[in-house]
Amino acid sequence: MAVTRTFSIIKPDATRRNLTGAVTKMLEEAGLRVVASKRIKMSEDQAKKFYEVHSERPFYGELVDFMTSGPVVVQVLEGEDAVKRNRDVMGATNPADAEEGTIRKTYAESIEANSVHGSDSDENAANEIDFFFSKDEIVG
Ligand code: RTP
Ligand code: MG
Repeated sequence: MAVTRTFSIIKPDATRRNLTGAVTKMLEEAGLRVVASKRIKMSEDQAKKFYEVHSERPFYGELVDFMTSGPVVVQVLEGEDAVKRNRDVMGATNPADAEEGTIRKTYAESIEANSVHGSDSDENAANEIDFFFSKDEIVG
């Protein structure tokens, strides 16, 4: 299996509850390595662009408000089959549907405040990494 990269966000509901370390520990225990990390406050512009694919969905406005409501930690994760590995440990979007032992089952508050984001394809991972990180911020 190839070593690849994915993009992760520890969302405002998790940073607010001081869960940055706990979430990162679950990512690391799932076989992912943090090769870049920074804590930022997303601007409204950034959040709108980042979630542009959801712009027609009814939850878009609320999602942008939520993602700009507090600090987030953006990370680049590296590991074997990183996109799938990360989504497996994240669990289902709605924590009510997430499996035991996943980050969302353990920590998410709701379908929106669901503690983590993870890219859903290698192509989106590359684009999302570029959106937040310069090459020299990533140390593999
Ligand atoms: P993500 O993109 O954050 O990794 O999560 P995902 O693929 O599991 O979920 P997606 O369908 O891409 O939705 C993006 C984020 O929008 C929020 N959401 N709210 N209120 C709602 O019905 C609703 N549905 C989705 C969640 O924060 C979700 O992670
Ligand atoms: Mg998604």
